[in-house]
Amino acid sequence: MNSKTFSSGLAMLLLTGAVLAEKRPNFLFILADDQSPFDLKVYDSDSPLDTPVIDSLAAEGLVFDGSYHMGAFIGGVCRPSRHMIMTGRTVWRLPHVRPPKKGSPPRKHPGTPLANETPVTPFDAENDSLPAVFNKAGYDTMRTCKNGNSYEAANELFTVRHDATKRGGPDPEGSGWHARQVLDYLDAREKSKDADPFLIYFGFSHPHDIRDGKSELLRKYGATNHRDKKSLPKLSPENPAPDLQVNYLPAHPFHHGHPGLRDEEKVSGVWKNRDEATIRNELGREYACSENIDIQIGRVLEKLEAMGELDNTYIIYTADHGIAIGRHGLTGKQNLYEHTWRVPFIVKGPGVKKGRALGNIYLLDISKTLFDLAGIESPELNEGISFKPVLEGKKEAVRDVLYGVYCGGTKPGMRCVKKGDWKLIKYDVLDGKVRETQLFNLAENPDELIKEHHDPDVVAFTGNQPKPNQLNLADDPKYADKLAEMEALLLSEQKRLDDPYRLWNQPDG
Ligand SMILES: [Ca+2]
Repeated sequence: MNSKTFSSGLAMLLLTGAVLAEKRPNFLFILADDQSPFDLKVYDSDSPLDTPVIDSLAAEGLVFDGSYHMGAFIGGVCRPSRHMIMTGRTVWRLPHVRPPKKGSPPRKHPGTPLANETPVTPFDAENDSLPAVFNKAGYDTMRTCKNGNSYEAANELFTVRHDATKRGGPDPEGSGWHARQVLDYLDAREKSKDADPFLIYFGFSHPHDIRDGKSELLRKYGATNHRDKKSLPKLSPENPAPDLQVNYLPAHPFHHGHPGLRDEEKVSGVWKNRDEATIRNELGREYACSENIDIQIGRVLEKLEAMGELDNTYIIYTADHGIAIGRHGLTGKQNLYEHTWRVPFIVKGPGVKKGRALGNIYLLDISKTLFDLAGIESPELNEGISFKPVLEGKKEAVRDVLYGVYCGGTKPGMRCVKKGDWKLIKYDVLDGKVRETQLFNLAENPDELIKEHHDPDVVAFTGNQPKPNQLNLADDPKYADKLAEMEALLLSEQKRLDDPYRLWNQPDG
C-alpha cells in the first residue's frame, strides 16, 4: 500500500465514522382523517376541544398558518389528497389522471385510466413514492391507516403495514387500534435492538364519520352517537354540546353543485339536517373522536421517549383535508372555504424552530421536505417544494399563490386562489345554473362571512354579530381591480397546473 492509498483509505474510514456517529433522524408522520384546523385550540382559542398532546407539540414546535391540500376531482377528497402526500405530484398530474377528452365517459377512480389512456405522470409513481424512497435510503418503513380512498400501490411498499378502517369508540375498534399497531412495532424494534432509522406513517380513521366516540368523551362534549333518522339528537343541559361556529349557517345560499353528495346528505347522525341540535351534537362527536386521537398520539410519544428516540424524531401532525360540519351550511369536505381547504399542520423535531409561520405549503410538499430533512435525494418528478427553510426559521413561506379545486360533482366545479390576504372562490356548477364569485379579505374577514351571516336569526344562533365589512366583496365596485387581479391569477394557476377545465367567464383553454 503506498502512502496515497493509505491516506485516502484513512479519510474514507474517518468519513464513514462521522456519518455513523451522526444518527439519521426518524419520522413520525401523523395523519387525521377529516379535521378542520379550526377544531383545534392551536387555530381557534375558543374551541372547547382539549388536545393537550397536540398543544404541547405546537408549543415545542412550529405551527403553520398557511397549509392546504390542493383539491380533488372526486367526492372522495381523501383519495387525491393521499395520492399527493405519497407522490409529491400536483392534483392534475397524479398517476393516471389526465384531462378528459370531450365526450369521454366519466372516470370511476383517478387511479384507473380510461381505455386507451396513458397517464399524465410519465413514471411509476409508486416507485418514487414516500415509502419507496425511504426504503431505498435504508430506512425502516411502517404504516397503519384506514383502508381505501388512498394510493394502494404506494401503501403496499411500507415494509410493515397494518391497515384497517377503525371508526369505533373502544380502543380495539377505534383510534386506539392504530396506536396499538405503532406501539407493537416499536416494541418489536426494541426487542430486536433495531438501530435503523424509521419512517412511521401513523394514520387514523377518525374523526371521519361515522364519529362514534368513547362514551366518557361523548359525555364530556355533550354528544350522543345519534342513529335515529326520524328524530333530532337531544342536547344535554348538564353537559352542553359545543357552540355553533361563528360561520355556521342553516343553509348554504346556493347549491354546492354535487347532487346526492354523500357527505352533505347521507352521513349517519346528520343526513340533510342543519338544525342547531344536529350540528352541535355532531361537533361534540367530532371533538370526542379528536380528543381520543390526541390521547393515542400521547401513548406513542411516551413510548418514543422511553426508547430514547423522541429527540431524534421529527413529528408531523396534519389531516388529509378539513371539514365543514355546519360552517356555511355545509357538512362535508367538498368546498373551498378555509375550514375545509386548509389543514392543521404542526412540526416538532431536531432543529425546528418554535413558534408560528405562514408556510404557504400544500400537503404535496411533505415528501420533498422529509427527503430533504433525511438528506435523501428527491425523485426528479416530485413537484413539491421543501419547506425545510421554514422549519429552520430561515423563510416565512415557500410560495405566494395557492390554488384549490373541487370538481367531484358537476363540472367545471369550484376553484379558488389565494394571495396575501385576498382569496377568490368561484362556482360554476349544475350546467351553468350556479355561477357565483366570492372575494374575501381574510385579514378583515377570516371566517369568510357572507351576507347570510348578518341575518338576525343567524346571529341569534351563532352569537356572532359580523362587522359591516365582513362580506363577500366580489360585487363591491371598490374592489373591481382586486377582483380582476385575482381572476387573472386563478386562470394563470389553472394553466400552470394543467387544470383541464375553464369557467364561464374564462377564455377557452
Ligand atoms: Ca379524509
